Amino acid sequence: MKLFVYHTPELTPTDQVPDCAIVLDILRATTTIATALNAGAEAIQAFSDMEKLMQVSEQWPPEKRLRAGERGGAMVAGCDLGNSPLDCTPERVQGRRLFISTTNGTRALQCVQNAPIVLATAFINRLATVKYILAQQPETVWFVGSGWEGSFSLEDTACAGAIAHSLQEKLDVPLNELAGNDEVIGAIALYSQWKDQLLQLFHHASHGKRLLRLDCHEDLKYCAQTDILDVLPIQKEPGVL
Ligand code: 3SL
Repeated sequence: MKLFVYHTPELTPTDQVPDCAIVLDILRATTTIATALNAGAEAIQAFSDMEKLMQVSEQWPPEKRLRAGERGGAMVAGCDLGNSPLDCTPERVQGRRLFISTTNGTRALQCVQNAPIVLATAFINRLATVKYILAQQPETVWFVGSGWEGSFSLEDTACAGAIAHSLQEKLDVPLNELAGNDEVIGAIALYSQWKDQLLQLFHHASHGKRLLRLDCHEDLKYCAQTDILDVLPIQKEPGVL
């Protein structure tokens, strides 16, 4: 197995696909997607384009859909939800399809949607991801961070490091055998330094600070929890998990 970390969709190669792509948007899209599926959502349909989301979801029965839209951290007008995982309660999402478009996370999902396996992962479902990778044994695994409008995000890379670190331990192979690029080694080092203080790391992160300015303290606390959900969003068809 070879692991590769790409910090943003813009840095992700477009001329090849891995056996498995793990999309990470810890703050907050992949945390929200995992939470919604765990709460009983029928499926998640992700869009990079808000207009397309509105068109496609219009054809869905209103009582069976929820529209979640976020730009710049705030909810998009006309949607039922923004991008807070805390809004994805069973009472709200059970049995409904969540149509979601976010600034960066849904773009990251779209950039690897042709890979045979696409997973949406966050700290909350890290262990479920590790177990799945160990069972499937894909030869190439890409971690695709969502970043923020093309820039590196600490929290996405730290989560890539958390998964890579666990895979290295469980496979019991030397790091230089497992790491396909230098970014993997950097991600593991970042995670190892901050693993006991993830919430503090989020407070240092530029997007964490943006969310704190929007009063999303509880969201940060929730997203900083590790292994609380045994759920793994796996793409069933392009854009649908
Ligand atoms: O960028 C994204 O896709 C979002 O997750 C950003 S936010 O956390 O909803 O602000």
